[in-house]
Amino acid sequence: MSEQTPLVQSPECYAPGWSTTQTPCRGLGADCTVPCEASSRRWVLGFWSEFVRCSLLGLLLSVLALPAPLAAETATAAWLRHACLRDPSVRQRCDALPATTVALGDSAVVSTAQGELIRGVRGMLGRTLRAEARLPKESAVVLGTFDALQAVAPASKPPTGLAEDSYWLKTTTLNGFPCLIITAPNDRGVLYGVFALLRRIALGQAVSPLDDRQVPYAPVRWVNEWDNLDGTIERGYAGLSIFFEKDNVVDDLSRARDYARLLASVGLNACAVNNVNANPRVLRSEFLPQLARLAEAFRPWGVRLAVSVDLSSPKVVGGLDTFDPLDPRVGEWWKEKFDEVYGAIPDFAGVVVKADSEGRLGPSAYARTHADAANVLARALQPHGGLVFYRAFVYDHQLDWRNLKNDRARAAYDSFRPLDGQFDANVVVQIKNGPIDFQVREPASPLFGALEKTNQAIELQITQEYTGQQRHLCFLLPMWKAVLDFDLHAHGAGTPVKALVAGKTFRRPVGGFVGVSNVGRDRSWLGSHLAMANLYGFGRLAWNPDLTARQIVDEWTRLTFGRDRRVAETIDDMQLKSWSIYEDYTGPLGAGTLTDILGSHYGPNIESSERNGWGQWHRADHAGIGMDRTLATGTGFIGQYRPPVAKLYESLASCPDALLLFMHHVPYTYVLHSGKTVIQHIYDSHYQGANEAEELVRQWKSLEGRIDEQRYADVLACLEYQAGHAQVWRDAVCNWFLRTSGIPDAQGRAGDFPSRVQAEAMRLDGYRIVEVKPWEAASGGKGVECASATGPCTASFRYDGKPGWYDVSVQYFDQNNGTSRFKLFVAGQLADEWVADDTLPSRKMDASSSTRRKVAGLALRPGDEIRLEGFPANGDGASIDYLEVHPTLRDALGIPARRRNPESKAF
Ligand code: GCW
Repeated sequence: MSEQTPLVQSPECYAPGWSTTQTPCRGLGADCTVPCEASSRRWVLGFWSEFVRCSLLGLLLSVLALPAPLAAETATAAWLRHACLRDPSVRQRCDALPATTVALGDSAVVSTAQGELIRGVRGMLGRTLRAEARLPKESAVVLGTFDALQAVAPASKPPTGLAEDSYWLKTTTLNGFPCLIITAPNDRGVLYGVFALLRRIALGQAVSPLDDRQVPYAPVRWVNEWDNLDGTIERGYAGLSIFFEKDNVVDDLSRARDYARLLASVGLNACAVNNVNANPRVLRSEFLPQLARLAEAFRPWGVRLAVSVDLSSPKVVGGLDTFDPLDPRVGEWWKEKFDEVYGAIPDFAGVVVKADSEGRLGPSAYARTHADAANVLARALQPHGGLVFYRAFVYDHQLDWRNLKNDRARAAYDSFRPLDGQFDANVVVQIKNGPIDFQVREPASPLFGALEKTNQAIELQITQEYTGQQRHLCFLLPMWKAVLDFDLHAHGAGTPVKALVAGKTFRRPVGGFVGVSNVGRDRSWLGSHLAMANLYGFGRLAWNPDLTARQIVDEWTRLTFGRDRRVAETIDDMQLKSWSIYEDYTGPLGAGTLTDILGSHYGPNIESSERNGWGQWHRADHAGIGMDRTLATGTGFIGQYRPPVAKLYESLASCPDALLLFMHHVPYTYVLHSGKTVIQHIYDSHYQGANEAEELVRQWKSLEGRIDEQRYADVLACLEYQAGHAQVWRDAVCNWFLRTSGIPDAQGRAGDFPSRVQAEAMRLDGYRIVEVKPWEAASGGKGVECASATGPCTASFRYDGKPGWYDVSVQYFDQNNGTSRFKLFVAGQLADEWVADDTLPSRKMDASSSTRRKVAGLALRPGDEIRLEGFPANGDGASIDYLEVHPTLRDALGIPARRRNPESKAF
């Protein structure tokens, strides 16, 4: 990831009309082109021109039915663009909106709500509402809590018994004037109500009459950030931290404020800001004022600050000789510490704990239980209303792989089920959606169905660690929905995971949803425009998990890209199928993501899961694949589910294909419900997934001219990269299983690449042939790299096919330790040159650094020399895997399908 520091930002930078130079998939970093300190005059001009464009020009154009100019977009505004609405019927619907808005009471959050309303309406309708502090003698949008409303309008009848954060949008008469009230039991609810109204306006929905009561499904709607205090982010793919730098909280908290605003806009109410692999320093007294600054930045948006803590803090920070949770001195230390924390941050939300996991210290050091550890914190937080999120991600990463009964998937249940009922009321056990670790496909964790007397929350991963690291499109809502809607039969039929985590099934006082987000300094927050649908979707799902993935993505698309139907339909479709596409070309049938689990968790590395203690085994060998987790012959994991679910998974006859290899070990010739053998499924799904990844590029291209150029180009670059990398995945997985199983692909594709010229088979000058590890990471197991540090080196061959128009794809390794360069010559003529400056997650020639340059539309003649020149730099050896030559598609040449190609006659 790029580590540039962005220019100083303020919200004005993100006003409509500002362009960006962001380049996701080609190195991330700062991109606001104009520093804000120098830009206020331009911002004012920007605002007025936007105002005029929205109110006058836009209207004129829509009356004349002409397309409006596409404004340059800032990625930072995300779904809160509040772009000008031009459709006259939509604008007409908004005529009912009063010209005045009143914020009742003196709450900072309600005053934020008023500011947001004014900002949003101005952006979308070009009108600036008058801000009042008292009920005026005219129509108004009235904002205030139930109490504040009752104080000025005793006759108003807000609903009773609504949970915290709920809101009510109601058109009514106040003081004899028609008003729209946005009211709630607490001030955060008022803010959520305003965001809901703005969403309605943006989506063209009616704003009058209104009687809309919304209640959040669960009280816990948190995000966790895995930011380290030094500013790096564990599993973050969008640059450095917006919170920390060099072991301190950053001076400029404008991004933190903007982030809180985004979170609030989808109903998220707390943020744990530091890595669960926690640096104990976060609790040092001298650090607390810095945390207090962060809390202050979040507060106007109703987002409460939380931190991850290290269980050994009493020793490391407090200077005690123990952190034994049952030692009274330890209990006392935590009490004093949290008293101090609340002194600095009165609305502190609580703590997240990772203990006895992946090398973190925990209660096992003193032979104590997780309940002992959680409760000592809980008791110290309880007087202040704070919560402890104790993570169930506890497992032994030094398991003996030779023992076929060992199984990491069992770990969370085995550790926490016996403790059910022993946790204090303000402890929430935070459980990852699946029993392993955010793989592309896992069953719901059986632990959700096993805790009856313990609060729980589901942990979902927004940052795409195993699902393409924001370089691959992978919209995760369909996956999350599949887990949340899964019936665990925990209390008879009809107990889906969502009801369990929200505490509905066993009437728990608290529970809900935690998303690991890991936004960074990249202007687009997650390093990819389209990945933001996952953050948006997480918030919307946490608020209402009964919404469908389609509803959510459609909202997101229209808020982010506007109301053009073709744009919305195309992007919705791309997003909704993207998880399944990614699964198809990565991990089959529940076997795991098949990625490099010992390194980047990114490219394919099939054997990295095996023969080590990490327990992400798929146990593929020459005869078969899959983990036998049955009760009958396997690890017994399936027995952790309640009988109806266990029965479903235990039997091969009823186990769904999608999870077959998670639950069973079968031979490659085993026939799936689909009628295919396992091995043929592996070949077919990988070819299908890679083809569909190419199709995503074509779908996106159909939107050219309908989306602002910057975001169009950014996304196109991502999708083109993804299509190339999907092919790397396809080939690595198919080749590995072909060699290992010895069973050929019935369709003859695996291992056969007629249009491919391997680099090692070319005429090499200065390049040397190297064995790539793992072998499946390179075509033929080999590649070439420059033998000298400076080059240049050349690899060439003679083209001997038919004359015509061709696309040449160069598959090369873009290592992140240096910036090599390439030049491609055809018949002595320079056809393309480029710099290999991406920041892919590998310093080596492997499947994570393997990438593609496609040079389209080259006229080739038999005998032409195709020559690649490589210029290495700083350890990046300008390495190459192969070249592929494919006829250029007719449509890419702009040739109508049914007309003959005049060029072709000439050949
Ligand atoms: O998925 C794994 C990640 C670790 C992470 C851990 C966890 C923060 O690879 O980077 O550590 O899970 O969830 O604790």
